[in-house]
Amino acid sequence: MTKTLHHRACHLCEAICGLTIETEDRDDGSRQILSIKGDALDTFSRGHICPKAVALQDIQNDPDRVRQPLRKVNGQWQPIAWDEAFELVAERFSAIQAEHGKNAVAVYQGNPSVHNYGLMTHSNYFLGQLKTRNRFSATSVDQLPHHLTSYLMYGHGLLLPIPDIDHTQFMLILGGNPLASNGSIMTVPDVEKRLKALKARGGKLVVVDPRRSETAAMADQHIFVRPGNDAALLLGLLNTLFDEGLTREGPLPVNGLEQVKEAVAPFTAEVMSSRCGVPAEDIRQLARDFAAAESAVCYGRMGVSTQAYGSLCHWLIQLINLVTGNLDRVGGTLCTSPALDLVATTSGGHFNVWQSRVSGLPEYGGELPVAALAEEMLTPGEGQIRALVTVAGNPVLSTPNGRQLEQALDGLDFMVSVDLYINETTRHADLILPPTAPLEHDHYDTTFNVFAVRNVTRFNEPVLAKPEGALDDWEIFVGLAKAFAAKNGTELKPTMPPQQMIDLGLRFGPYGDKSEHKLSLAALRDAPHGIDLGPLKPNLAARLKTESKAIEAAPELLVADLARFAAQPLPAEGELVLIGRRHVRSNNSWMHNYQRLVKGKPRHQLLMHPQDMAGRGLSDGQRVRVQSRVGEIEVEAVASDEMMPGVVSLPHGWGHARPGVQMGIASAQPGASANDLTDDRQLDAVSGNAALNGVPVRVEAA
Ligand SMILES: Nc1nc2c(c(=O)[nH]1)N[C@H]1C(S)=C(S)[C@@H](COP(=O)(O)OP(=O)(O)OC[C@H]3O[C@@H](n4cnc5c(=O)[nH]c(N)nc54)[C@H](O)[C@@H]3O)O[C@H]1N2
Ligand SMILES: Nc1nc2c(c(=O)[nH]1)N[C@H]1C(S)=C(S)[C@@H](COP(=O)(O)OP(=O)(O)OC[C@H]3O[C@@H](n4cnc5c(=O)[nH]c(N)nc54)[C@H](O)[C@@H]3O)O[C@H]1N2
Ligand code: SF4
Ligand SMILES: [Mo]
Repeated sequence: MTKTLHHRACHLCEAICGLTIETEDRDDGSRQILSIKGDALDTFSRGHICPKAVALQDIQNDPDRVRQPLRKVNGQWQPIAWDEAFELVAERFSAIQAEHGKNAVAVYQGNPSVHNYGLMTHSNYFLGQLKTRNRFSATSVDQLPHHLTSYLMYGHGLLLPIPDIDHTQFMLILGGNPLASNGSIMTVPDVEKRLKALKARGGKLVVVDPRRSETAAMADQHIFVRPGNDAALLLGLLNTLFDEGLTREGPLPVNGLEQVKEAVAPFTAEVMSSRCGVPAEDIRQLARDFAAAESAVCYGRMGVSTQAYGSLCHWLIQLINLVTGNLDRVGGTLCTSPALDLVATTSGGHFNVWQSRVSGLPEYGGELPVAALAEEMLTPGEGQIRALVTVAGNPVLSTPNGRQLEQALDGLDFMVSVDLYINETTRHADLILPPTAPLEHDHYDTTFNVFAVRNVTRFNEPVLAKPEGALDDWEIFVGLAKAFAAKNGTELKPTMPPQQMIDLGLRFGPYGDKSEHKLSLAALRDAPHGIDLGPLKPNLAARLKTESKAIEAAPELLVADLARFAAQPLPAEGELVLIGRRHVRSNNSWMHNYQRLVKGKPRHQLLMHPQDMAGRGLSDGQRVRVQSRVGEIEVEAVASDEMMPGVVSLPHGWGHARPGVQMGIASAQPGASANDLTDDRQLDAVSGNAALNGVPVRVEAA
């Protein structure tokens, strides 16, 4: 029995922690995982690990995980051979497109796609051939406002300035809870230690959140904000910076700053105070503190993306960093310079070149807002969606008005899911194509190296052998692509394995053959703990992809949104609004089938301020009915003074009690789905991103 130590990045969240996994080869030829620990030799994560990574072995061993292609026949799942399955997809999609047009087939790509490099390199090999405009992904229930803002201001949707957390003296966080999420659009393993270091060097942490989150609890200052009204606070801050002469000129080329100054002039801290619920003097003082800091960074995430003014918020955040001289500055925000530079090798993107059929929502980078997915299926007419492929996603639990989507899925002519489980979404499919489990394939991070707070890179070999007959995600897409091309008589361009693409990208990239680093796949193979390529450095001026080669501070679209914001009525007195939250032992909709993670007290209750409970005659721990415009759920309500009065909090990704779901542990502790309440019509009007936070709800005894 041989024991082996493997080094491997964890792919489960954006923190990409290094792991050390010990395995044992048994006499029967099998390889068992003995332990999963943090890799102390990983210079980036320095041994950090969270409970989810330990559950990687549970994913591997879960009897509920789908291990062979399944076809639904008369409501029963039956095994089907890979070739037959590919042929079936090719035949059904081709027939549906021949009869109803290309757009009759839709695509949803879920979050784990970006954590799986084979999906990044090869899903489009097949999906691109569909030539459908009905493409959707998790982007529009998440970070679309970030991309759109960068596209409009810097000319490329991936030119995302990242907080220089290790060097800043002042960090202002809005709508992010990195202590639970481990950071997002800020790849930062071991974030708690880094925030403690910021405080230890005399820096200040300020958190703006309608809940005293884990991160808010460790901050020097926590500011409660009325959900969906951060734009008021941000406008008050920016206005104060101009008004009190607190701006600082920097070396970056900028167009439109005068226009910005004029546009925000009416939005004084005094006028904005009642909107956001923050006293005017506190807004002004925060602006002064931010401007006075030796270096400062304003960072916003989910809470300010998935709300009605998501794009406005992210624009204002960029502007606050810009006018205080903290954009593209050490200790401020900096753009990562990754080994595979997606900014250099791709075009900036496009926006609103076409619109969704029913509601006229804008595309971004070829994708439409996923809030429109159900209506595109349910509304008859030319271009109606009749077939769907989902990839690593569970939109029934992840996108607004999940019940409506569920109904829509039932009406499809054909659905195929590339996924590891029969869950709330894939149970509607006709065909499930399961890839290898995470540890059975190699790993490179094409996405999160691009958002990292240091320039880092690593490649890892599979830990476990690929089971006989199993296919990696990328191989499934090659199979689908070949079958579809053959069916349609189209010529398919040759492809190469993901590894080879990474090798080429590394060698021709900024740290490749022509640099001192000489990065290649072979070099990365020799460095399983990862390679540190140094701290982030100012580089934005040279990378701008705007036509003017300057920062566009006043994009028309965003300036115009100020009028929509100004016209919005104040929230009604006594109204409750719903927001979301995350827990370190849970991962979106899909890691609830592992005892190790779900054991202990439930973590999916509704948090509610004691005052709001008393006002409704509710008591702590009581079951309540929560209703919104689109639906209702029942959950246990817990009194919590973490909450701002008038605000209730419920995590998403639960609600596993649906017929046909084959996840035993998750079904035993199902919780309720927050997205049975969120509203498919409540959007950030600029980008079409779902406004999952700030949903008006009523709460009463169940
Ligand atoms: N109300 C509310 N809703 C939200 C959010 C919120 O904060 N509040 N957050 C939103 C955000 S930020 C996101 S990113 C979305 C996420 O929502 P989705 O895009 O739906 O992603 P997941 O919930 O992570 O779904 C994961 C699915 O991928 C499968 N899977 C896991 N790994 C792999 C793999 O390697 N290959 C394949 N083929 N399948 C795999 C799992 O089995 C599971 O079915 O949810 C959004 N929804
Ligand atoms: N453990 C764990 N880690 C994860 C995930 C997970 O599901 N579990 N998901 C991963 C994914 S896909 C993502 S995108 C990231 C997200 O990472 P984060 O952006 O850090 O997301 P959350 O932890 O949901 O934190 C959002 C915060 O916004 C607050 N909030 C809600 N509404 C508002 C508002 O209107 N204004 C303000 N200012 N705040 C508001 C909430 O109270 C919450 O504290 O996490 C990733 N990491
Ligand atoms: S924080 Fe946890 S889930 Fe995220 S990468 Fe690190 S170990 Fe994995
Ligand atoms: Mo996300």
